[in-house]
Amino acid sequence: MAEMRRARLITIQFSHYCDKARWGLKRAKIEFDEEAHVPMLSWAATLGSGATRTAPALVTGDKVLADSTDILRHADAHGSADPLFPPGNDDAARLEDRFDRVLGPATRRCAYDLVLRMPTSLVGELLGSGAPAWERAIARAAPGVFITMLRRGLRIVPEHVARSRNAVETVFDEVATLLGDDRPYLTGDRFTAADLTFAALAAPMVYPDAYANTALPLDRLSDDVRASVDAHRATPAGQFAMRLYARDRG
Ligand SMILES: N[C@@H](CCC(=O)N[C@@H](CS)C(=O)NCC(=O)O)C(=O)O
Repeated sequence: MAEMRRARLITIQFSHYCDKARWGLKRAKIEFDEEAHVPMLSWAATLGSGATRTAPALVTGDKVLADSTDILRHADAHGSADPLFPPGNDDAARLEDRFDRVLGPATRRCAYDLVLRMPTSLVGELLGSGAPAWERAIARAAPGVFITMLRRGLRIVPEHVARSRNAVETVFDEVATLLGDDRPYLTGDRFTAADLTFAALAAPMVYPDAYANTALPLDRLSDDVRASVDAHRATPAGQFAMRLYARDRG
């Protein structure tokens, strides 16, 4: 029998889409080796593996999965946990898709807006999280280049940041409304891809410990970041995301 190679998960360690994929794979007890990179320096690994530019990318024996949702579906197909997309539960896929398209880009822009204003040496350190030594050295040597490119690439300008803040608020309100009947999870009694994706993509706003482990501890970040985290943790949806990380992240 051919030897099964362990899967490779190519990440930007602190990316919330990467934590979504990591969470899904670990929950399903699928073994993998993670290869973390600095944003943009990650392109060589993702494109080089046959994926697209973005992380996460999962390289398995016979295929390359270039999207976090595909990785969750792979976890369902090959893992040993209750399905994240239970048959017949259309809401799980519908909500997962909404969080992916609306919440993820919005929380990323809001979080980067605050984080990129921190002292550049700290930004360089954050960007290098988990990456090989040579990539960390580049991020620490030239953080300003990364800051400029991230601001430009993610359109971190006041108008777009304001729009993203509104999008986060809208989705947090939608989640609070769904939870208004005291259901334990977004689609009912079971944890699904909707819950996992909401929590992971909300993580930059509420900064649970498991997410902080992929980046820098909260007490090293700026007062502005901590004030934003406190405000989001105080909301019903923020509390829900924190509960999911505490109870279901493993
Ligand atoms: N739809 C993708 C989004 C992933 C994504 O946007 N990843 C970001 C990091 S948070 C990235 O790698 N960006 C690099 C780029 O756009 O060049 C997924 O769900 O996997």
